[in-house]
Amino acid sequence: MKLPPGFEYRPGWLDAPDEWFRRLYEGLEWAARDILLFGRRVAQPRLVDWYADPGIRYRYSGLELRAKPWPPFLEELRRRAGETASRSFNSALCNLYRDGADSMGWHADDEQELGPEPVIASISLGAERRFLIRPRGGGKSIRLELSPGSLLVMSGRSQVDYQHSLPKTRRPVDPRINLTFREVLSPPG
Ligand SMILES: O=C(O)CCC(=O)C(=O)O
Repeated sequence: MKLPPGFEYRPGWLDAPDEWFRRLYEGLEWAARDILLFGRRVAQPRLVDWYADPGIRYRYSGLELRAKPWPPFLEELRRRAGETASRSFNSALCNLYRDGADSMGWHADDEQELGPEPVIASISLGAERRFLIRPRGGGKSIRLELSPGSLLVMSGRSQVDYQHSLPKTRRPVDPRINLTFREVLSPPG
């Protein structure tokens, strides 16, 4: 399937995805976090966790995330994702979709802290879930079924010209873990 420019999908990128899923499911500190949506506090429809190098702060949807030290197994995935994407990632946003009711709405990763054309490496583990990409200017969305062990690298104008989402599904699905490695720029001064 042809993806838009700036999206590169590599199925089967990570070996032993079931083992990695278990390690991350048991080893990370999954928590329900509120976000600000149109000025109201609402629970995110998924559990999250966040790791970063010292001094890194990241803000999205009114939520400020502060650096927590990397567990070794996550550090290893950061290294591998960085090698593939030729980037030094300094943070990881981790999402746990408990079932088909958990989701991620339409958005682009275009926060100022990520710079103008960020490179984001996104690992999928656990249940296969559908990922949608749509042009910001309107037009048909493109579907991608993200399989366990796959890597999706988003770069170039992917966050400028497109939005992405992970919709809910009525289909009974097992939990899914997604890790997105990012390079957060330090604030000036
Ligand atoms: O779970 C996914 O694959 C999507 C994650 C995502 O869009 C994000 O973290 O910005």
